[in-house]
Formats: sequence, C-alpha cells, structure tokens
Amino acid sequence: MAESLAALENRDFARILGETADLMEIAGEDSFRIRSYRNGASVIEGYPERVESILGDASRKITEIPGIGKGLAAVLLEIRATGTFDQREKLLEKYPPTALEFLKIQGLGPKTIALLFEHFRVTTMDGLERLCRDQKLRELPRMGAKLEEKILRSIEQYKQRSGRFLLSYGYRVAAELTDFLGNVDGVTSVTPAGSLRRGKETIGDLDLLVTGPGASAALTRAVEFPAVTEVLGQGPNKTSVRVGREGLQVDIRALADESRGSAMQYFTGSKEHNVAVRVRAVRMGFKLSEYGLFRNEDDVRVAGETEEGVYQALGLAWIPPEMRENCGEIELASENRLPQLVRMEDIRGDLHMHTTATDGRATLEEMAEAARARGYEYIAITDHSKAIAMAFGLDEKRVEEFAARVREINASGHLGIHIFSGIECDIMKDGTMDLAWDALAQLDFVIGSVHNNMTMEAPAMTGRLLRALECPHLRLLGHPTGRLLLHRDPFPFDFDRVVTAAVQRGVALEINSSPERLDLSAPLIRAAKAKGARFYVDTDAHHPQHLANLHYGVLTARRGWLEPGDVLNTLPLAEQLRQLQVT
Ligand code: DGT
Ligand code: CA
Ligand code: CA
Ligand code: ZN
Repeated sequence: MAESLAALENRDFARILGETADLMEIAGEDSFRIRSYRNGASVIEGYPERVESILGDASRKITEIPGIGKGLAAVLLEIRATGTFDQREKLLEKYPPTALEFLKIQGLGPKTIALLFEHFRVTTMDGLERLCRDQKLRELPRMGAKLEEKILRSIEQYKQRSGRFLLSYGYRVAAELTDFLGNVDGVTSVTPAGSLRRGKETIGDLDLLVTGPGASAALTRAVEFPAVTEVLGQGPNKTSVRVGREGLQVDIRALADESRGSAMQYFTGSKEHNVAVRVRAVRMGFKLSEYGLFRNEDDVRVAGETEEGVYQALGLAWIPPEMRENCGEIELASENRLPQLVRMEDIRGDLHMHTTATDGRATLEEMAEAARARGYEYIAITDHSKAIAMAFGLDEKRVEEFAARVREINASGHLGIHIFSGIECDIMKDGTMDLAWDALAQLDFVIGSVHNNMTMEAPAMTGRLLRALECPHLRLLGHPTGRLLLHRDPFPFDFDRVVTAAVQRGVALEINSSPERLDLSAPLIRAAKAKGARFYVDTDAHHPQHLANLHYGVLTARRGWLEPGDVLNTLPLAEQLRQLQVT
C-alpha cells in the first residue's frame, strides 16, 4: 500500500502531458500536437482504471483508451519507465523550470511568457516581480500598468499557496504512515495533529504523534517508509522526512504517556489558539507547554494526560480541533456554550452527484446502491445542463424524460433509497438559467452553478448571481465562489448581498466536499450563517468512491461552526420531502 505514493497515478501522467503542452505552447509549436497532448491529459485524468497498470499488462493496449493514439502511447510508456520523456526534457532545457510556474500566474499566457523570456531573459519569480515593480513590462507592446498590477497580485497569491497540499492528500499519507508505524512493536497509537487534525483545507506539513513504549523505535523505522525521499532530521523525540513526488514534509514525534494530552493540544494548534490558551493559563497561575500544565508556585503538574484534562483545569470545555483558530471559541468554551457541531452521522443524504448521463462514471443505479450502502435515506441525481456541451449536458427534453424516470423508480421503490430528480444547471453569463423554467419545474432539486466566464469584475458577477437567485425553482447555489484550491482563487462578488438575497429567496448555499473545492470556505460559512443562511453539504461525486469525500465537507462545515440544524441534508426523508415541497 505504501508504494502507491511512489508509483505514478493517472493524475501524474496527466500533469506531465499537460505541462509539456504548456511548454510547447510557449515554444510556439504545432497546435495540433499541443491539442492532442491536452486531450490525452484530460482523458487520462478522468479514466477510471490506472494507466500504470494497463501499461504494465502485456495483454492490454493503452490505445484502447479513446483519445490515446500511437504517438501518445509511446510517450506514456516512456513516462512510465523514466518519469519524463525526451521532448519534455528538451523543452525544459530550452526554458527555465520557472516557465511552468509562470503559467500559474494569472495574466500570463504562453505567448506573453515567450515574449518575457526573449526580451528580458527573466528566469525567476522574484525577477518577474521586480520587472513589474520597476514598471518594465509596459515597454512591451500591448502590456501596461494594469497587467503589471494583475501579475503582482497573482504572484502574491502564488507565494501564499506554494508549498501547501490538499487536505485529502495529507489524509492519504497519514493513513499509509499510520499503518506503517502502527506495525512497529510497542506502538499504541499514531495520531495526526496540526492543520490536518483541524480539518484545514490545505496543509503545510503533516504532524504525526506516536505513543507507546515502541514510540522511539517507530521514529527510527519511519525513515524506511517506502515513499520517503529525504530525511530532514532524526532525533530521539522527533523525525522529519519528506515523502512522495511533491515532497510533503512529515514531522513525527514520540510522546510520553503522562504528557500525551498536553502534547496533542500543543501540536494540534493552531498557533493562534495556543497563544490565547497559554495567556489564559498564565493569568490563572499556570505554565502550559507540550509537557503539561504546571502550577507556578510549586511546579506541580496538574494536567497533561488528556486534552480534556488540560482544558478542564483551565476552566474550559474541550474544544473540537476544527474550532481551534482563536475566533471566539475560547470564550464560548469558558461559558460552556460551544456549538454542537454537525457530525458525519447526522447526514442523511447527498444531493449533488453526476452519472453517465453526463460526465459521471457510474449509472444512476450504481450511485444509488453506493449511497444506500453508506446508510443514506436519499440522494439527488444532479447531472449537468446543456451549456456543458463537452459533458453532454441535459436539454429540456432529456430533463423531462429524466424526471419521469425518477418518478417511476421511486414508485417502484426497488432501489431501496429515495431519489430526488435534480440538475446542476449552469448560470449563464447574464445570470439566466441554462434551461427553461418549465423544465426546471419538473425537478425536485435545482442547483445553480457558475462554470464559465469566471473572470468578470465583482459588480457584474454580483448581478449575475442575484439574477440567478430570481429563478423560483432554484434550491441551492453550487460551489458558490468557484475556487479551486491551490489553482484558482474565488471569483470576486459582493458576498453579503448575494447571501442576503439567497436567504430571502430560501436558496441554500453549498458546501461542496470535493477536496479540490471545499467551497464555501469556513470563514464564508460563518459569515453566511450569521446572515441566516442554510446549507447542504454534498459531494459533487462523479464516481461512487467520491461519496466518501463527504467527510471533507463535514470537516469544513464544522470549521464553519455549523450545527445539524444549519445543514439541510441532516433532515430525515419525510422532512426533506417537505423541505423541497415534493409531493
Ligand atoms: P500547517 O502545517 O502550515 O498547515 O499548519 P500547522 O498548524 O500544522 O502548523 P505547524 O505544522 O507549523 O505546527 C503544528 C502545531 O504545533 C501548530 O499548529 C501549533 C504547534 N506549535 C505551537 N508553537 C509552535 C512553534 O513555535 N513551532 C512549531 N513548529 N509548532 C508550534
Ligand atoms: Ca502541520
Ligand atoms: Ca509541522
Ligand atoms: Zn457537479
């Protein structure tokens, strides 16, 4: 299992092809080949089977995947053998490695980058930043002050996100390492701490805490974990390593039993939360560290074995890790008024998922069965609308057929789970819905989502969303800010105004559990809740396995301090039917 971190995933093949296409574009190469690489990348990314295993199986042909021709097949074999391929290496020699980083800067396309290389010989991000600050970019045709500002803003954002990893990736590494270290003799527990335990959407590094008589032996063994690429430090209490292709740092610490609770508390953070807790301890005449809570007057340890004990001795209720950001949780804990956060067990159904009718990879029946097996009472099938032509989105006629089919399924009851007929309807550039209201009226659950034209100015985007909210059939605003973690920032709009309108019109806001989105974010959830908003936490699953992503959405909801009453898919079926006015 651990080897899988070192092996090539479909995502890796896709990335290598996509990057090469980018480099070819900078080099101004043949657009037909560029397109075939891009196409290959997207096919592979979405392919349900592992490309690596097909390539390794002599009885199979990789060209059986639609969109993969002979040329790409040879490239894929080369990538599998060497991790790269000849043409890519040649391009990387020609252009500095930063070429690929430059592409992540908004406002910089391949043509502009080629021009920058040619004209300024700029090779680093700092160099690019200097060019913009010194107002040099505007010397080039069609470039001006506005572009310089845009690039500077984008570099700022780039710096903030570089070196961070998706929470889901952290979970995967944590699970494999926990398995590996848990097998060492005398290890009683391996527990994640830090931002992962707090459920933060991205993590800077992974913090693992090991307990038991075998804990220090585990630190020695850790460096043998197959995915380790570099050992950063190794001591009796702490080992730091890098794992996987992207070099995620993992800090592993051995804890003594008597200070297990205070160490958990300390290494879970956040730093801001810990500072505030420590200030409280000092005021009460204590000293708090990872070794325990000590009375100042005689240095006697009064707590440390459990987290609960530490908080209790400070006059605080135990605070869920997701709330530990120093945003008012300590005050609430001191008054015993912490919210009862929503839990996975509270969720009764998932109301955003796709099927083979559009770009999902499983049928309605397969999705329903997977949801039933998770113990859900209901799901909504919400395929795309026709504006997503690439995904073969539903038009009005197919919507009607689909609604009729779902009525039949529910009447027969043979799937053992209630299906709501739904759609993820595109919100067009002008804020109109992609489908006629008459068609939407046939459905139980209409999600409205923005998928295109995301670079509008804030006032235009606000107007667009407000207009969409006027559709009387809309139930949910899907992934409301459009962010893609580590890739695309939220599109700007007047959040307060849109939330106010959504509340007035009874439209809920989505907490999309896809690990790349987690949209809304925790701070926006709290802001929306304060305005009276209600939420659905759903997965946007395109495969039965994605239903398990709900976990990340629930963590995000908890970081947004939501209680079961705020989350509409905690309602039992009978109440959900009433909520959605399904008769
Ligand atoms: P990250 O890794 O950027 O996603 O965020 P965290 O919160 O996991 O931060 P990290 O890994 O630097 O430290 C883990 C926890 O250790 C942190 O949340 C709080 C605790 N801590 C408190 N004070 C310090 C300190 O001075 N240095 C370090 N390294 N950790 C501290
Ligand atoms: Ca960390
Ligand atoms: Ca750390
Ligand atoms: Zn969707």
